[in-house]
Amino acid sequence: MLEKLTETFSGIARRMSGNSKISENNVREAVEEIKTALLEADVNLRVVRRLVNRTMEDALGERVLKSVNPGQQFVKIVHDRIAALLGDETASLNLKGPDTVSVVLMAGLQGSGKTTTAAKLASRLKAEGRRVMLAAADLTRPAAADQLNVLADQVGVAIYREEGSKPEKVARNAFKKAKKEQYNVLIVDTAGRMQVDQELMKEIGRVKDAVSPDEVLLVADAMTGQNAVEIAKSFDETLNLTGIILSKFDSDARGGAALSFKSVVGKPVKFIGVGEKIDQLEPFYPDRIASRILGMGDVVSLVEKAQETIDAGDAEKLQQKMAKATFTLEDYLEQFARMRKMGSMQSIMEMIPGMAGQIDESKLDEAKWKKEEAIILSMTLEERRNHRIIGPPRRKRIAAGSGTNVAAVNRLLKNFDKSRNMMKKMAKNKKLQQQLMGGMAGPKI
Ligand SMILES: Nc1nc2c(ncn2[C@@H]2O[C@H](COP(=O)(O)OP(=O)(O)O)[C@@H](O)[C@H]2O)c(=O)[nH]1
Ligand SMILES: [Mg+2]
Repeated sequence: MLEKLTETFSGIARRMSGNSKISENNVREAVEEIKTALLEADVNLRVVRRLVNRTMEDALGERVLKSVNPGQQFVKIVHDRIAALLGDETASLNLKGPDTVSVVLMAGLQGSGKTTTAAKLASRLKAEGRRVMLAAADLTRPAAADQLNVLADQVGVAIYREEGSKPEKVARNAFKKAKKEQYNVLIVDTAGRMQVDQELMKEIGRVKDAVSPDEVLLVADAMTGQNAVEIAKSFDETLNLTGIILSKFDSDARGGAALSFKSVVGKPVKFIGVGEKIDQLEPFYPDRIASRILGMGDVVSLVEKAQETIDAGDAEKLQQKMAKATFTLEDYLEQFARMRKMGSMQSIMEMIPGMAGQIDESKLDEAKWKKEEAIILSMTLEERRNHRIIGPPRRKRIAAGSGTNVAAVNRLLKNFDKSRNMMKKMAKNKKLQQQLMGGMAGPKI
């Protein structure tokens, strides 16, 4: 899936995110490569232009070039742009409640995967606890209903068929039966043609009128690239689609269709078919696909979290405090709150200039940190700002207040002194710092 885009994009992502400084030129170069890759992947030209322009605008802003880690910020911008292109969020099916029959109409060209996908959907909805019936409204050849029959048996759902009938009649009667027998969902499989033609549109239009579907889904073959997008446009004009299912995504090395639908047709991709088997249908997650293209797993969410918790200005302030050893227990306490937001202690430590690579995660013990936090919280503001004033009586009071003991308070104060000195040394060592800054902010990719 999407191998080509992934290859280029992950290369750019790796290169850019490794840079602790990027220039306008770096950005321009990377964006140019992105543009070429998208065009090669058969993404709609208009879509490419829009993506490229917006990415440039975002990436050349102050926030990126001056951020803690501009390379990773850039990658995140590209990621977000692609995710937006794919559709902002995962679109699910809009079906009615369990007390009435919801209707899903499958449309598409011949061989696009309608019948297979109808069965896949039936299987999914059945697993969600719905009573599903399939309707065989493809009457172009008898084998079509047989194919659906085999699949229905395999999935274990009901099927409605009529020999020598008309598609709209089959659909109408299936709906009646579904209602009478209290099914929740009726999935109507229809006929396709080799190409979009008036007759096909009229036929499926009549089926639509007969059953007023809740979902009109176009099954589009991802392998046909831009063609799939044009086909979707025609179908949408006649049928007003509610969504698209991109079949054969497993065989789609380019990805042009996936990236163009939302912008060109304005309808979301709701599912992707990733194989011939019944269970090979997945919800379409724009976010995950974008990450997959950029080949970067969790980096995006990490950068997102990091953005929330610390910005470049904060990091600098912190660094100055460390250098002057004016870093107090109050600052220390602030780090706890940040850490909690970040989730991982290791990652926040790595974001503090001079701390990257210095912390051994095995030594970071959540329970111990909670205890330390409790101790600091039991101190007065004055004590937090100047821990030197904390003599034995105060230690006793703090121990009692935090539900710990004097030994724990002593240990914390001693350790704090020690790490402050270490920070001071590190902050003064410019060379070491530069080395460390390079590896800042999250995992290396
Ligand atoms: N690899 C792959 N093959 C698929 C997928 N969906 C459908 N197919 C295959 O595409 C062919 C046509 O499917 P079919 O459902 O009969 O298409 P229809 O003519 O639109 O009803 C069959 O051989 C399916 O097994 C998919 O997601 N991945
Ligand atoms: Mg079929």
